[in-house]
Amino acid sequence: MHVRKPPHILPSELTSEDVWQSRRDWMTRTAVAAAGLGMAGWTSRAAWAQEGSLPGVPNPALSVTEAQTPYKDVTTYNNYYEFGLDKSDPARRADKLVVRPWAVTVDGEVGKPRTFDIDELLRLAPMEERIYRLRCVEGWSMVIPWEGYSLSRLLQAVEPTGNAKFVEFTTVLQPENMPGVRSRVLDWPYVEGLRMDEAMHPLTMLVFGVYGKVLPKQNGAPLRLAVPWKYGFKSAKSLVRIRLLEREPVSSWMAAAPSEYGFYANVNPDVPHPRWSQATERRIGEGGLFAPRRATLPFNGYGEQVAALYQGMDLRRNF
Ligand SMILES: Nc1nc2c(c(=O)[nH]1)N[C@H]1C(S)=C(S)[C@@H](COP(=O)(O)O)O[C@H]1N2
Ligand SMILES: [Mo]
Repeated sequence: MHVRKPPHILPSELTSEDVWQSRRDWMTRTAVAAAGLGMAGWTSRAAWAQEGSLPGVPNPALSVTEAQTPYKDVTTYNNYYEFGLDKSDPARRADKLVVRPWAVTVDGEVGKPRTFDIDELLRLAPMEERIYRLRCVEGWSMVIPWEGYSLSRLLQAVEPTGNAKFVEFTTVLQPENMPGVRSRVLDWPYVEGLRMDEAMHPLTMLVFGVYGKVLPKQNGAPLRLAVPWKYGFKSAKSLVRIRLLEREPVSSWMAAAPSEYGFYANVNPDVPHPRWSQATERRIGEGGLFAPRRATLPFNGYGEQVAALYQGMDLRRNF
């Protein structure tokens, strides 16, 4: 029998087996720590060496100063459903993803539609490093140093027309390399969308690297979005098409569960998900299931920069 694991499971919904697994992980980590700093240093250096270097110039104006989530957690605790529903599936299975050659088509309501090679995109604007919060709709969060630049740099290059009101992002579909797409949790390929002013906001980032290294496949190589004031599912991975539209696109999550996942998906502690509260979050790397949860901030703490985009809108209805 095929048992489908529901997406977006909460810590409070975990089985005793999951808790046991988490305890075992904790004991393993404790044992590694007990083996001394030399051992821990070796482990992180080994993970580090797998990816090529991709430094970015720090952009402190667009960065938070909180403690960064360890590279190990950022690259082994992932959501990339094309590779499976477990957090560890992407890191174990995404090596099969073919990321070269790679091209991204930018078309729709633009004066100069174009297909860009990944090497062109890497050179289109100076690489910056920005430290962003990432808040998943499931109730966990991370702080991640991304390498990339504002999406607006790419959109400006194709000259949006006056009809461009929305942007649709389509992510890669390689069924033979993606065991997760056999499950029908979502309609593939994974599609996301932003309003044009959101897409043009300087915080909306086209990401090519993390921690000064080329993006690992499980994190959405060779390029993905980071939209830090929205739930993580808006930050689509492994982009192949960016289409400017007059009408609001339908995202994969909206199509799958319209009452649970809206188009806007702004982080909002006051609007609970139908099946759980969004008031607090668990910061990954801070001690597992038993660490105290943090308060979730409106717009994930980016309200000063983005709240004006939503003036006059009812954010309970437009969740
Ligand atoms: N193509 C694709 N993009 C995706 C997802 C996915 O399943 N497929 N998951 C989203 C979700 S739910 C989150 S929280 C972030 C996780 O990014 P990370 O694994 O780099 O932390 O990626 C988002 N982008
Ligand atoms: Mo997520």
